Amino acid sequence: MIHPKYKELLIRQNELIDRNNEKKLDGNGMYDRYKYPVVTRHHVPLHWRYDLNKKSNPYFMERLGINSTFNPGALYLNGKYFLMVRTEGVDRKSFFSIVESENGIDHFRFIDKPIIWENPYPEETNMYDMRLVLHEDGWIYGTYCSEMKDPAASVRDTSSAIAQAGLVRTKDLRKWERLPNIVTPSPQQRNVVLHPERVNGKYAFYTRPQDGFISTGNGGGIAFGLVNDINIPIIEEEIIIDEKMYHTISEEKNGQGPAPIKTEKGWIHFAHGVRNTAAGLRYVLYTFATCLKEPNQIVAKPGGYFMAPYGEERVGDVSNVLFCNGVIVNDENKVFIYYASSDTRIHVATTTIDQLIDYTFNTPKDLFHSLECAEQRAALIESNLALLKRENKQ
Ligand code: M1P
Repeated sequence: MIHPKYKELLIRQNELIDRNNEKKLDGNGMYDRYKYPVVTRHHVPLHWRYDLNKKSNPYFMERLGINSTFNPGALYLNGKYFLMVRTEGVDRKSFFSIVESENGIDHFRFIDKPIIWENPYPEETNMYDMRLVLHEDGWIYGTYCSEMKDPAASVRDTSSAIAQAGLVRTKDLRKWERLPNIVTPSPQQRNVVLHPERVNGKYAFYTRPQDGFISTGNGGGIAFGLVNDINIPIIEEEIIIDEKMYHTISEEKNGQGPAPIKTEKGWIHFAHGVRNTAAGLRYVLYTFATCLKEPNQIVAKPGGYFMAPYGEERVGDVSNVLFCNGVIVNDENKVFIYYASSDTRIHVATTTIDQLIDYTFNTPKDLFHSLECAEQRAALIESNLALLKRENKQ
C-alpha cells in the first residue's frame, strides 16, 4: 500500500515545479537573472528518493536522499530545453539525470530514470559536469569528469584522486554509448569540451591540463587539441589558448564552460575563472571569442567577469562559486545560460546573441595594472562628462 504521506508531498512538489519564474528587474544590459532557481534537489521525483510502500517505510523516510543538483550540460532539441543535471546523492556520489522544459525558464521536470550505460572503467568512482554537444557528425556527445581514487596514493591517503575526461554519445538522450576516456599528455583533466564542428577534418577539444586534482600546477589554462578518430580519442598535443594570469579573475585556474556558440563575428566562449581569497576559491564566469576558422585563436576578451555569484547564490556546499557548463541558443537567437550557484542548485539567465557579441567585442580589456585600469576608467568618465555637458546645454 502506498504511504498516505506520498500524496501530500507530491502536491507540494507539483506546486514547486508548476510555479512560474519571474525575470528580475535589475538587469545590467548584459543578461537577466530570474527570481527562482530552475532545478533544486526538491525537484527530484519522490519515487527516486522514497520507498513509497507503507509496509517497508512506515515513517516515510527519504531512503536515498539527494544532496544537490548542479552544473548541468544543456541541449535544445526538437524545440525543448534539456539539462543533463549533476545529481548528487547524500552519499556524495554524483550521477547524471535529465530534466526537460518547454520554455527554458521554468517547469523543469526530471524524465525517465538516472542515466546508466555500460561501464568499461570499474575503477571510476564519481562522474560529473557533462558538456552536451550536438556535433556536425550527427551524434550528441557528452564529455564529463570521470574520477577515481589515485592508485599511487598511500594506504592512509583516502582522498587523493585522479580526474580524467569521460566520453559518451547518443542519438536520442535515452540510449547511451560509452566511448574510451580521452587520452591527453596531461596527468589529470577536467573541463574537457568537444567543439561542435571538425577543425582541419579532425575532432577538436578544449581541455584543461592539470598536474594535480585541485591545483592545475604547471598545466593551467584552457587548451586546444585534435583527435583523428573519435572512437580512439587520443589528443597528442594540447596548446594553451587562454592562460591563467596573475592578479586576474583566473589567477588560480580557469576552464572552458559549454561548447562555444557560433556567431557571425566568431565563436563565443563561456569559461570559468578561479581566484584565491582568504575565504577560499571564488569561481566566476567570463567570455571570450575565437576566430571562426581557427577556434584556437582568441580575437576578443573582455576584462573581468561576465557573471559572479550574487546574493543567495554565494552560499552553498562550496560557497562563492558560479559555474556554467550548459548554454542554449533557441530558434529566436535567445540565449539561455544555465549556471549553478555554490555547487548546490541550478539557475537560468537570459540574453541574446547580439548582446553577447556587443559585450564580448566592445567591453574594455584587462590592462593588468591598477593605475592603467584607473586611467581606463578616467577616460570613460571624461567622455561621459563631456556628453552630459553637451546634452545639458541643448
Ligand atoms: O567546486 C567548484 C568546482 O570545482 C571544480 O571545477 P575546476 O575543475 O575548474 O576546479 C569541479 O569539481 C566543479 O564541478 C565544481 O563546481
